[in-house]
This record gives sequence, C-alpha cells and structure tokens, in this order.
Amino acid sequence: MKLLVTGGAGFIGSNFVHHVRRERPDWEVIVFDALTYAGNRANVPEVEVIQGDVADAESVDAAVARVDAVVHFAAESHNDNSLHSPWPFVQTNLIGTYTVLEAVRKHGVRLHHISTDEVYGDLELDDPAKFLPDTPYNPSSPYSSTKAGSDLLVRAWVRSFGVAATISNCSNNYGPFQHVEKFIPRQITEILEGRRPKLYGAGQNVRDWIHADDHSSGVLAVLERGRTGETYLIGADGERDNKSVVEMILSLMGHDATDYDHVNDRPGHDMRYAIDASKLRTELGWEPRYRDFEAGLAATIDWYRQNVAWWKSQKEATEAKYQVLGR
Ligand code: NAD
Ligand code: TDX
Repeated sequence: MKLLVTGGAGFIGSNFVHHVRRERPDWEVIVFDALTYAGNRANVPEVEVIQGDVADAESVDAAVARVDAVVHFAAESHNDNSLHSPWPFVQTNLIGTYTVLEAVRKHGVRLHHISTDEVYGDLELDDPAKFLPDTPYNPSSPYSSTKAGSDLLVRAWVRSFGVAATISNCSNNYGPFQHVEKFIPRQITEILEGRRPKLYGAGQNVRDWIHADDHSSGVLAVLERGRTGETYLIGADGERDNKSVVEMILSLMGHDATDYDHVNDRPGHDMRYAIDASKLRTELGWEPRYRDFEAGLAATIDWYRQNVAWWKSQKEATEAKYQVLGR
C-alpha cells in the first residue's frame, strides 16, 4: 500500500502517520502538506514530505498519481481563526477538497476524507440525543460550514462520478503535537509559562474528548474495511465541560483548581457536541484504547513539559492573536 496523507505534518495527521508506521510497517507513507503555521516537518521525520497546497491542482495531481489511497486531513482547523479570517478556510477546506476529489477521480485512487462532528451543529446540555451519521447538517462557524461543504462535495463525487470515498466525522482530539492555539495545549502551556488558564464565558460548553491515537485507529479501520460512500462517526464517550477540564489540568499540574480566569466568550460558541460511534463499533469492530481521560491528559501534560522547544516558537504569536480578541 502506498498512502498519501494530506495535512500529515499537523496535529492529527502526524499522529496518524505514527500510528500507521507502527501498525502497518510495510506500507509506504508520503505526506503532502503546505506547512502552514500549523504544520511542522519535524513532526514526521521518518517519511517523505511533499510541500504543496491542496488547492494547487498540478502538485496534487502529481502526488496522487504516485499512490493507491489518500487520507485527506489537510484543513484550516481553528474556529477562532475562522471568525476573523474566513477566506483561508474557504480556500483550503472547500477548494482544496474539490482539488483532491478531482485528482482521485482522474487516477482511480481510494479516498478517505477526514471531517468533524461540528458539521452537525450543537446540542443542548440536557439533550438526550447524540450525533448519528444521518443527523442533519447545521454548522455554526466559517470553519464548520466549510468542513460541512467539503463533506457534501465528497458525497456528490461518490454518487455522480463513482469515486471510492469514505468520510469520518470525529469529536475533539487531544494528545501530543497539538498546536498551542487549541484549548488543552493552550492551558497547559499558559501554566508552564507562569500564567493563568483562560476559560471562554462560563465554561459550561461540553466537548467529547478522544485521544488522537484512537482517532487514528478509527480512520485506519474505515480506510481498510469501510464501505464506499458511507459516513462513520468516531468518538469515545468522553463528554466533559470546559470548566472541569481546566480544573483537572490545574490539579494535575499541582495548582489550585480555581486558579484560572474567565475571558470573553467566542461569538456563536457551540454549546455541546456528542458522538454516537455505535456504527463504527458494531460494523467495523473498533474500540478506543484510551478510556481514562485523566491518565491521557496527564501523559499529554508530560509531553508538553518535555517538548518546550517544540511549542515555544509558536506560543508568543498565538497569544498575541488572542490578546487582540480579548481572549
Ligand atoms: P492542524 O491545524 O493541526 O493541521 C492541519 C495541517 O494541514 C497542517 O499540517 C497544515 O500545514 C496543513 N494544511 C493547512 N492548509 C493546507 C493546504 N492548503 N494545503 C496543504 N496542507 C495544508 O489540524 P488538526 O487538528 O490536525 O486537524 C486535522 C483534520 O482533522 C482537519 O481536517 C480537521 O477538520 C479534522 N478534525 C480535527 C479535530 C480536532 O479536534 N482537532 C476533530 C475532528 C476533525
Ligand atoms: O483558550 C481557550 N479557552 C476556552 O475556553 C480556547 C482556545 C478554547 N476554549 C473553549 C472553546 C471550546 O468550547 O474550549 C473548547 C475547545 O476549543 P478548541 O480547542 O478551539 O476546539 P473546538 O472549537 O471545540 O474545535 C475542535 O474540535 C473539533 C477543533 O479545533 C476542530 O478542528 C475540530 O473539528
């Protein structure tokens, strides 16, 4: 198997590359990545990295022609960025996915498209329902709406052109190599820098946390055994409100659990996400390995403690952006 991983130098893409190298050592893995602020070649030193933009048809075509399958992670991924600069989200998430679809169509290459639970909108805190593959799309932000649009393009290319594609929509990931703009690494590195964590609004919002390695095993299961045209939801029943997560991080790092600040809320902030992954579990026999969130979080904190040089260079620019937003 020759596999092209777009966005493989980012957080989840690089975790996926490490997972595949461990679980399928005979596969050849090539990364295709624009190496934006969120991508780092050093995350995947063991594989070839083609530096290219997924919206650039010529370089995408040349890379896709070399492989048997593509796993498409490349995206602009941060909601806060999408609220003040939506254009790169339209360009990468929509035009980029269109470009990848045209290349796999031309070369008859299998595609797995990576998406998010945010395409389904949000749930009330007391809603007994969780997201299912056929829950109607109802995205809130420029980020989630461009991800929703990219999923719809994939569905259309399957039906209209017979492209052999699958889609997975996963919940919030945590683990090593996550950019410090995101919630968990931001709070860990704020504490490591001697500052206080920053909770948006009252911190009641609920996210359904999954370790990036469990996301990777779910993607591998769908890539190998998923049915063409199907959508699989990936989640590990990890619902927690943001306030509890900040308190847990503070306690694990030896601080008083109340030692954080409330900052301006995110406009249009989704209240709750929750995934029902029973299709992936029953149809493909997938199970998460990281069942203890506190232990996974403690290991993630250790990783940021031991890899200060990895995140330090991004930290100042990230906090400068947040300062402008009052967050
Ligand atoms: P990330 O921002 O850490 O990484 C994105 C990667 O894509 C980076 O390496 C970046 O350089 C690359 N990239 C960006 N624009 C590109 C372009 N135009 N051409 C080529 N490469 C480009 O993101 P992440 O958190 O690892 O997310 C990866 C994927 O998983 C995304 O599709 C995202 O929507 C999805 N997802 C993320 C989460 C989460 O919790 N982070 C949850 C569900 C789904
Ligand atoms: O400093 C912060 N304080 C805070 O309270 C930050 C950065 C975030 N938050 C809140 C906002 C969210 O309720 O924490 C929660 C998580 O925030 P993010 O890490 O920005 O993630 P979210 O917006 O939930 O989206 C993530 O999960 C789904 C990923 O970034 C997306 O790429 C993925 O699709």
